[in-house]
Amino acid sequence: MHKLIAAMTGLGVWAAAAANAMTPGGIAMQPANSALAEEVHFFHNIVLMPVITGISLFVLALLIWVVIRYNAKANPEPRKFSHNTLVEVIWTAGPILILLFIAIFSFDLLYKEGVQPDGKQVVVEADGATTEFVFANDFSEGRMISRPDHLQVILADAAGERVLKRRSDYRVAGLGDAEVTVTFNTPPSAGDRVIIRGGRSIDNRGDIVLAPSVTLKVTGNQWNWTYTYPDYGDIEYFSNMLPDDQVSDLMLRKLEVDNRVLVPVGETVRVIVTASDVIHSWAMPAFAIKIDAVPGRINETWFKADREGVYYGQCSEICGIKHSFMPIAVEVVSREAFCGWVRDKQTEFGLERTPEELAAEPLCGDAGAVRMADAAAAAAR
Ligand SMILES: [Cu+2]
Repeated sequence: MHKLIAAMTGLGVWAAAAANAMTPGGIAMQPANSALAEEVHFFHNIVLMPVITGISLFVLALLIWVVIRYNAKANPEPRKFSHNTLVEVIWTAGPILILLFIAIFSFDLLYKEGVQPDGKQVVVEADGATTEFVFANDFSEGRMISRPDHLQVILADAAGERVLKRRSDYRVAGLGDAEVTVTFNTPPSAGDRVIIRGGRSIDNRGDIVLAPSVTLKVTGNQWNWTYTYPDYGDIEYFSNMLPDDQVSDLMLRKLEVDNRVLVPVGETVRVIVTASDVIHSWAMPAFAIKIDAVPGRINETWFKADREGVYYGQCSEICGIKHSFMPIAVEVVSREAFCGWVRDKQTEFGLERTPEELAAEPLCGDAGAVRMADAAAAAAR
């Protein structure tokens, strides 16, 4: 059994490596670019594929058995009964149990994709002496942090970020109370930043997912997409397919667009999706997103990209004659590049922003400073 699982995992890894975003001959899913997409791949490769394979082989075996054992020659005089209670109970209960097994994983994924993460973080600059840091547990009812794994403590210094270990690096007190205290065993050096993340939105790597810092509104039209960034003064533009002769022949499917969607790497992006005419579907395989765009309704999901790069998808709901001419291209860039692009677009579109509005912008405003101020309020005592 363990060998089978290892083999299936190996197959998944191989398939992911082989099918790098629309490579010729690729048959598997595109490589995952988020923790949630990894979970979707696990669901497909490790949960669904064995179930599907098992059922197919079982039914095939039954068919072969019936063909050989009960054909007219081998079984010239068939028996006359037409019901068998035991068999009927088994073939009713068996599928129900299989569906329940699948539902455990499936409902979990549906929940995670449909509910916006609500994690938050505070950043405190260490002074070299303080060992106690306080995290305000001001989540909504039922979402307060109450277990050690609802909290992540990260130390950032010149060398980079390091996730600390409970007990060997720090202790936690007050879980479930209004204030949670993190006590370091040894005070972090002056100038290092202590990052405390808390929340119940935990991904499959054990990392706490922060509340969205960018909202992207997607509107499907016959036959292109409108992208809106409500946090940045409603930057809004169309994204149309580029004609074939403007796209490199190296691209297997010519899914390039004139205006890509830009999002920052490593940040939670809330995606709200609607349509202006008929039903479309915004699909981005690398993030395991496929969500209907329905006129008069808003659908909501989110993603958090692991890596920078350009990722492609297509409208995935038959929406009319040019359904196959509305590709989706998402460009994941650094936070700095994203904010530079935001400022460029605001200038290009003549969006007038007051200094207060600019400062309040998530990510590109004084978000860092705001987080620091947050921290100061909740901070070292
Ligand atoms: Cu469409």
